[in-house]
Amino acid sequence: MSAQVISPELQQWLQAQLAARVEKDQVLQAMQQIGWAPLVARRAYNEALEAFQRNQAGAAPAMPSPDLRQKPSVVRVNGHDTTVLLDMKHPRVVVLGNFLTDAECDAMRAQAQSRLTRSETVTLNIDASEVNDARTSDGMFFERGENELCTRIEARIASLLHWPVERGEGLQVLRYRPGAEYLPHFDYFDPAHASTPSILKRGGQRVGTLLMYLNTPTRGGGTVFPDAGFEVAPIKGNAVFFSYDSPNPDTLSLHGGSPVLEGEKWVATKWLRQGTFE
Ligand code: PD2
Ligand code: ZN
Repeated sequence: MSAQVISPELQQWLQAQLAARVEKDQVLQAMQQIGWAPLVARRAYNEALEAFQRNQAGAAPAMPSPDLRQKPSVVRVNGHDTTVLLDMKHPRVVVLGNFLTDAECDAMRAQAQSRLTRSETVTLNIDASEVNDARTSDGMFFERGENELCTRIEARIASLLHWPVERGEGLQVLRYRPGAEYLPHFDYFDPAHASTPSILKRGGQRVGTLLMYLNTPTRGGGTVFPDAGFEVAPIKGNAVFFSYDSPNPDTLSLHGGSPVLEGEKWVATKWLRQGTFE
């Protein structure tokens, strides 16, 4: 861990850069040139950006996030109470209890079941997604707003994260059987990948993920963040939100699904885009 301290002078300088609309990469580069460690520079920038946006009345938030500034234990979203179990700044991770009810989890699984097929991921050398050994689960996608349940959950996510429904992909459901896992990866599209420019035309980059647990496996199946050194327990109805403000490993958003050791694991994933995903 670095001992570098974000001084009031640095905070002031960052506010001046933000006010002058200097590009983020340029600011980070300037800080690194004068000796700031990349992770400290990024954290200082993100904190300054949050403060800058708070001071700009009515400005649209640049990143999806629950509003936890008042440190609530419970957040009421569209009439539904969810609890705050973890609020981490870097990586940006929030763990929520009871984000879905038991009945919503059961209905989601029942509606997905007959449409499950072996999952696909984007591989390195080709232009389309294909079956890949990195993910040994079965999966399906709902269209956005496909039915009442999807619409209700999508509206809850949009309200919680202050991010319009139109900036989200349809919900994905995955089922892992014992032994199945999802190797660590980033959810953003790799800027170096040949297919990324064409993927970005529809909605821009992914900037956040909300992963909802639809059951509780007996053993294993946690969601691991290897670069941050922790694992989120897969508890039915709970959810983990994480965001990544640029397609960069410094976001520490590398994450994976640990092997399921006993029982099944079901999750629903909502990916949030920078722009409108139509
Ligand atoms: O099921 C998981 O824990 C998991 C882990 C990593 C899901 C995803 N990524 C995903 O859907 O992107
Ligand atoms: Zn993922």
